[in-house]
Amino acid sequence: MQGFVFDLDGVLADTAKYHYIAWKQLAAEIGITIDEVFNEQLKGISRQESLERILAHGGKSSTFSAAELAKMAEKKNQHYVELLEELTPEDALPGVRELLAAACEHNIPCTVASASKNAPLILEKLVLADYFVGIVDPESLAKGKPDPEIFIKAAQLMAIDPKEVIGFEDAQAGIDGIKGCGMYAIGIGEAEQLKGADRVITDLTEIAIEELLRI
Ligand code: B16
Ligand code: MG
Repeated sequence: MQGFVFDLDGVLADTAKYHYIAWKQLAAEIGITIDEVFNEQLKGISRQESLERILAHGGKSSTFSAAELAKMAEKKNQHYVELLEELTPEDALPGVRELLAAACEHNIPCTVASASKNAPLILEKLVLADYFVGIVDPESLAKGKPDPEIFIKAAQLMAIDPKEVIGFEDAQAGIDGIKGCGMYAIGIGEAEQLKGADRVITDLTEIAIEELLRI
């Protein structure tokens, strides 16, 4: 294995909980209730598509104009960015900083493949930005996760064949994208929500760099 690609929300930091808080409030304002089970299908999915899924869930798919939808997505993002204000370097998930530092020591390049347009801001707040050779710009994508495009672009940023890259993900859409381009997939979370992953772990403290490089 020659390189690592990391999802952000739910892998590098527990920002998934802030997405959930912000979407839950926006949904409530338009009379839609969402719970944590429904929230699983928003993980790894773009802001716009997340809103569409919430509206479909509440039976309000064709209720709003394009301008109203854009305003709602912006409102959710403002709330989310407010919640991000609380982030500090201690909010990097367990084992993250140690694994990134070990990858640097072994000259293994790392990239970020996140659907989030807030990824650069979050990496700065966590003081993790310097560990990465690149972040895929989600605006540059024709298709989001579960399409493999974002992971193929991450491998290109490192000039490495996807088959020699390990991808780390917390969402089913991400595992599907990683496997869709032939990478080795490590799921972080519950095995039932990470079907097709080559291995599932609870957090990054469970796996050492020596073991990863032997894969
Ligand atoms: P933003 P990931 C994804 O990040 C989140 O899982 C998903 O819930 C969110 O809607 C998406 O980013 C877009 O985020 O609204 O900040 O642009 O898991 O791919 O790192
Ligand atoms: Mg994620």
